[in-house]
Amino acid sequence: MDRLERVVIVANRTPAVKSAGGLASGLLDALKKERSLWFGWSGELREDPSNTLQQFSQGKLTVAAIPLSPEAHNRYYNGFANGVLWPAFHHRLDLMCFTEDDYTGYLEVNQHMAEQLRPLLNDNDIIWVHDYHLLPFAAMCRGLGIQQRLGFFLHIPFPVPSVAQAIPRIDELLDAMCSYDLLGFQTEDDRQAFVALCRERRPEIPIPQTGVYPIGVDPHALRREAEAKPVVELWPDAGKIQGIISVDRLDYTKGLPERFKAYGLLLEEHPELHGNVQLVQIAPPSRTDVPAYAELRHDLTALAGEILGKHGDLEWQPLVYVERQHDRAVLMPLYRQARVGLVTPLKDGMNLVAKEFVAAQDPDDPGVLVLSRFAGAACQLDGALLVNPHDPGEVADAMRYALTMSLEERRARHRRMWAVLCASDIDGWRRRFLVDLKAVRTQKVKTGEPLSA
Ligand code: ADQ
Repeated sequence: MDRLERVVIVANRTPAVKSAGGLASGLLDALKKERSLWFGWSGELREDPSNTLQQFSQGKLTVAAIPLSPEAHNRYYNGFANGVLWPAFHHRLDLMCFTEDDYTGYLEVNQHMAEQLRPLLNDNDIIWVHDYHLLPFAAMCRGLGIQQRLGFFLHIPFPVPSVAQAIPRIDELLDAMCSYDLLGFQTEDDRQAFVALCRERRPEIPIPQTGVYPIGVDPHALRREAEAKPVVELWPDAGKIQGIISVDRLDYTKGLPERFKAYGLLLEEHPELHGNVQLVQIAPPSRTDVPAYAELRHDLTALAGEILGKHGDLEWQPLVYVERQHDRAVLMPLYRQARVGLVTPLKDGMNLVAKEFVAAQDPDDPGVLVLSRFAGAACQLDGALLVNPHDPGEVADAMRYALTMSLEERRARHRRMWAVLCASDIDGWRRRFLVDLKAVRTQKVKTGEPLSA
């Protein structure tokens, strides 16, 4: 028996050999320093995926990755995870597209992943599973006799009960989620929505321990990256053009068409801004196999053309719309050059771009964050201008206010948000979750009450 404790991360994707951004970058640095294992899909599709586990090491972290067949991946990932759970958990029931076959595929991949993980486990491992792709993973593990502690963190919002009830097979999914020992959410609202749904629909099933763990960033490292010499200088004409920046995955939850409409309205209502302001939107396409994403891309291109045609002239482009992916080394100095960070998702678990924008700012001359009140980050970043992304007038007013805000107010708002970033950083997020997961078995309380109130 191996007596040393080891953290095992299970996520849809394993980090690539060289990886940046998202969940991977936040956790990776810490995991490389302690004995740990990261298990998930390699990103590779193979007609016959049996017996093809690949393993490699990054520091003390071992990465174990399996391929999937194109058919299994399509039903599990495109079909149920991104065709049902993603839209429904973001309150877009109109985009939900359920088939029995996709649901079966989702369960089969979860079962397959649990079977592949089992021989890699040691007795003293603690297993931390991530996100909506793996809601039933713990139930599969328990069915295989895996006894180790199993914690789960949901990166996206949990829907309110009136919406969640419309998800086909929701009761089975809730039962399976209750096989975890600890369930972590981004916000208290998400946690309460889950507990309320369980109490309403599955009163006989004991709810495991739950907690709120808002994911953070590494503010000091991000600030250092932002201070580096910019790879691109977007607004070099000091002060003449004020930059507004938005960076997202191209996703219907991120509120891009609504944002473009609000920006169009700002330009209409404030002709004095013409020639003096520019919105840069970076939005690489994602999940291109899911039909709703192709439609969104089409609509957005049309809206961008409309703004450019209506307001632009030969000397000034009001909008720069870029689909190409850029890494953090490019983005962080760009955030620092912008006067406004415009982050207006219609619904978002946390939204790390909002936190990265704040971290990148020069504290002596910071930019202003305009943030949707429906992003998890809005619960923490009280120095942002909070807006309803569905109301173009409100968003346009906030942009206008941000562009004219006094230096003193900008500094004060930034100071408050910087303090929040430091007090709840990515390392604290990881440590708090793991401390709670280690403690949970000994407590044996199964009430659904918050572990860390
Ligand atoms: P995402 O929906 O992918 O993640 P987000 O938090 O905005 O959303 O971004 C995650 C990471 O990807 C950030 O580090 C960000 O910088 C990077 N990223 C986003 N767009 C990018 C772009 N165009 N180019 C380069 N990098 C980009 C899910 C949930 C979120 C939650 C995160 C983490 O949907 O609500 O905040 O997980 O828990």
